[in-house]
Amino acid sequence: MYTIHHLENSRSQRLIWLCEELNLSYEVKRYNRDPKTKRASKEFQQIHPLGKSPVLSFSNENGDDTKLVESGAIFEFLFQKHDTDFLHHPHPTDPQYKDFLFWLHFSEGSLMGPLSMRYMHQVVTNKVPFFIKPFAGLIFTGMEKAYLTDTIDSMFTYVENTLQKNEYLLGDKLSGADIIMSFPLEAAVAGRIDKTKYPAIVQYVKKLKENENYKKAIEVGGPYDY
Ligand SMILES: N[C@@H](CCC(=O)N[C@@H](CS)C(=O)NCC(=O)O)C(=O)O
Repeated sequence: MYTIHHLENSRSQRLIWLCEELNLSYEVKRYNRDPKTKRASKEFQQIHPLGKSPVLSFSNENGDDTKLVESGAIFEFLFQKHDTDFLHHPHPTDPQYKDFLFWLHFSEGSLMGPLSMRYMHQVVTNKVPFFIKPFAGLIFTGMEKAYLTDTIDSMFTYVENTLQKNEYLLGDKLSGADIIMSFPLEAAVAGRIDKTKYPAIVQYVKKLKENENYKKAIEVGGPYDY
């Protein structure tokens, strides 16, 4: 039995979806964000020293309480342990396995960083005193121009080109690669990417949201916003 420590409006939502797809026995403990700072609550921060969502807790082979963090690590752990018929990820000898690994790492390792920087732009600019706002704005506009715009654009173009060719990231069927990528793509489509430039991504996100296990995960995890 797994426990997913789930912070509201966070990337732990996709872990609930994965547990549904793998038909695992799990429970969800829900935690709120601080209404002012939007950071994880004190209660959540006490679960694991890193204080980040998701946290997966379970008893290991020796019966000891164990906690695992980092979405990609949790996903890989669950696939290896439970997807033994390789229904949701390719077998290591399958040529698609390298693509699966790529998406698993690309999601958090490359894509989320620049997206989070852009999100911090909004948060910080809203928070600073009014007389600092123009300077904060200038700094972030500079970052946009010097790094974020073309970095994010090249990543989204890469995803768009993949989805122009295939219905899902690994071909014609949903896999764990789609579940791990769902969070940054959903967040971007709900946010400020230019949707006219990425029609396949927009369609794909719409399709993911119609998946029955995705919907079930939303029921279990609670309302979800970005
Ligand atoms: N790369 C980590 C990122 C974890 C992370 O930043 N989680 C966010 C939720 S979307 C969080 O816990 N934020 C609360 C906070 O920073 O206080 C993962 O995928 O597990």
